[in-house]
Amino acid sequence: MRVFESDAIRNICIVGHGAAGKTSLTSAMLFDSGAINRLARVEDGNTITDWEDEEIERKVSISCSLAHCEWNKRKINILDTPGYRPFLAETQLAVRAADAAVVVVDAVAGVEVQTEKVWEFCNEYSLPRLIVINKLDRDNASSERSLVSLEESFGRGAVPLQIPLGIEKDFTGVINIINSRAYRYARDGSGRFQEEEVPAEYQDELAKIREKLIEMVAESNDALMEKFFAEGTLEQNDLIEGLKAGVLQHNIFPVFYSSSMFNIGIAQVLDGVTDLFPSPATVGKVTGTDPKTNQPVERAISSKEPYAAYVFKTIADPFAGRISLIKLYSGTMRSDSAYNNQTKGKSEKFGPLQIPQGKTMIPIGEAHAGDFFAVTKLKETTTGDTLCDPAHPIVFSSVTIPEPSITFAIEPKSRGDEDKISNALARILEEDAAIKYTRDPQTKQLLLSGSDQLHVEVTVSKLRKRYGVEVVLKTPKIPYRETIRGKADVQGRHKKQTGGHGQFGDCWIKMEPLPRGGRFEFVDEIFGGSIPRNFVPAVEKGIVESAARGYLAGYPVVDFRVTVYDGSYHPVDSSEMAFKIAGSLAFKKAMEEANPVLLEPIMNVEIYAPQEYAGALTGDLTSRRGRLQGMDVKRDIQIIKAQVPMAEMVTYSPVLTSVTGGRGSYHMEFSHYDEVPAHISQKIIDEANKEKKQEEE
Ligand SMILES: Nc1nc2c(ncn2[C@@H]2O[C@H](COP(=O)(O)OP(=O)(O)O)[C@@H](O)[C@H]2O)c(=O)[nH]1
Ligand SMILES: [Mg+2]
Repeated sequence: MRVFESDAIRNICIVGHGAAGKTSLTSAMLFDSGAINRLARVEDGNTITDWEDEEIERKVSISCSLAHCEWNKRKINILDTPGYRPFLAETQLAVRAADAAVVVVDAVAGVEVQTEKVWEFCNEYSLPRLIVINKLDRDNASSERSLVSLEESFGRGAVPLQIPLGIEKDFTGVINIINSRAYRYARDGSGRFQEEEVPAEYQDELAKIREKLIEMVAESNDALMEKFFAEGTLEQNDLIEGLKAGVLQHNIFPVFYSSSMFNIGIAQVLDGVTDLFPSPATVGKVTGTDPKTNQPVERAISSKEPYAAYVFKTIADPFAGRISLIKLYSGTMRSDSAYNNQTKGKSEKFGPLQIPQGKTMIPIGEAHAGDFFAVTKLKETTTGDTLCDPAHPIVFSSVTIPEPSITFAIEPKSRGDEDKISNALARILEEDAAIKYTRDPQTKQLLLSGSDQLHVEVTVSKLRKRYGVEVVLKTPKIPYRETIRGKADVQGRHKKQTGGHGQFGDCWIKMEPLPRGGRFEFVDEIFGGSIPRNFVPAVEKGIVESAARGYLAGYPVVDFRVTVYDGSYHPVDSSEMAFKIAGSLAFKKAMEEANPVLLEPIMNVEIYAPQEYAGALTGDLTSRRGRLQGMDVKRDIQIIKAQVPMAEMVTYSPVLTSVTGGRGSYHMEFSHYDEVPAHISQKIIDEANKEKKQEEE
């Protein structure tokens, strides 16, 4: 593999809604450029970029995947990304690393939910974009409808550079409106095409669309605007340069047409990538933070600068180990050298540098500024880290991964696999920062959280296939608690006469509620030795242990104070054990009197969805015993804030998806404990006692 200089590289990500054809487009690009020797298909499970078991099996991209090809003497690094919501964290990683984006749109569906989402990601990183309307071969494909939806969502900057030649089963190529030539393709998937005159019946449309492009280019550039007013048009050269500038400043998003399936129009998309997108050298510089001063610093993207690189993704490969995907911003990096991980403050020994073609690794001796490469088996380095010359430190910003929104309990199928689960999940976490793994201290359950059910299921499947651990997913238990509303004043007396040595313990206690969060207090008010000093802690122990086992439904009792103020003892028969039992007897009696109730965790929930769903969503929240806390609007997105019992949120994710057609998302965190309403509380108590009985049987 040749090593490319910064001005001969293009770093692109392929983004769009799921099933728009991103992986197929990537495959066709690799084939047409000669990087692979057959047109691999998602259906056949042999594409370069959907190479993980999970992806092949589900026929869906789950991770972002790196490939590369050579076109017009340029090296194009291609990051194929997922387009379905559960896996968009991966797409964020790719957008963060790329210098430009190819946005793929389905010609039947037009702009879809996640098209808008990935567009926002591109806005966040100010990426130049071109748009590919794909699947023009399909029944009901429409270039006009697709263009209308693009303009509605992304404005007038989405302008066609092409006219499709035919549509649906007659889609055979594209007309380039800049050079006014037609490109007619064989429909055999070979990608071969002929350049022709534009057919007569397209001439009017060509003139009209060309005019529109010229206007848009003139509009995006003051100097060209003057020329346009003076001459009524733009010269060819001005048009091309103006278009490039418009793309670079993301005022113009040129639209191309393709069929990835029939391999039509791909060569023109590749031309668009090399001709319109900036090389890292054109991007010119990158901004980071100086770790010493915490001030922003700039670094020129040049091989002559000190080295600085960003780790944009990690793959946890069960065989190769940890694979780090790296974007080199400045300097040169070489195989078998030591480099400073600035983020971790550690030195890392690099083995061979490699460039991935999907899962295949091609060794290279060195990489130059602007290029992507991979290294395996780094010890300390994780996604988001910066590697740089310690004499010229800089730290690049990493991607903030959204908090998970759905939680399941996982149980190993075979006992004793807990450790295996923890180890395997720690590895999976390295490559997927969007999952979370904890143990609930109260319920003792292992909890696995992800962006939605599919995400968690994929993780479980990775556990099985890669690490051989089988787990079952369960709805997590709600960590209910118990407390009291009233007071009690009771005696706990334990007396047993069995043959010789007896047992005797006797205490009087008062019990009263503490404010929420007050946990437990024990007050010793014994005067005059009615209970000997050394037995008082035994009373407390008896109470604490009983409280942990619960009274109503087996949940820990909290937020109460016990005062022990009297009692009696026997010089021979009293013992620690006897007073512990007396304490627990007193506790039970006190609970009977003190009006015990259940507490449940209440969550702070924030829901984000287009405004039109606000009514339906607030209605649903009310039915979940939610209390609205406020409404907010950010751009077109309605933010609903509410406090909702955790028990009611367990089933929320699928409902939100169906109410909003996949356009809503939410985030929640624990707020406080509150009393469970009486009518619900009885059900929970019955359920818990039934479970307890089953366990005992
Ligand atoms: N008819 C037709 N089907 C396509 C085209 N491109 C992709 N597909 C099919 O659409 C489905 C989704 O494609 P894929 O590349 O996995 O989409 P991605 O989710 O955007 O990566 C697969 O069944 C592809 O074979 C196309 O241009 N025309
Ligand atoms: Mg895909």
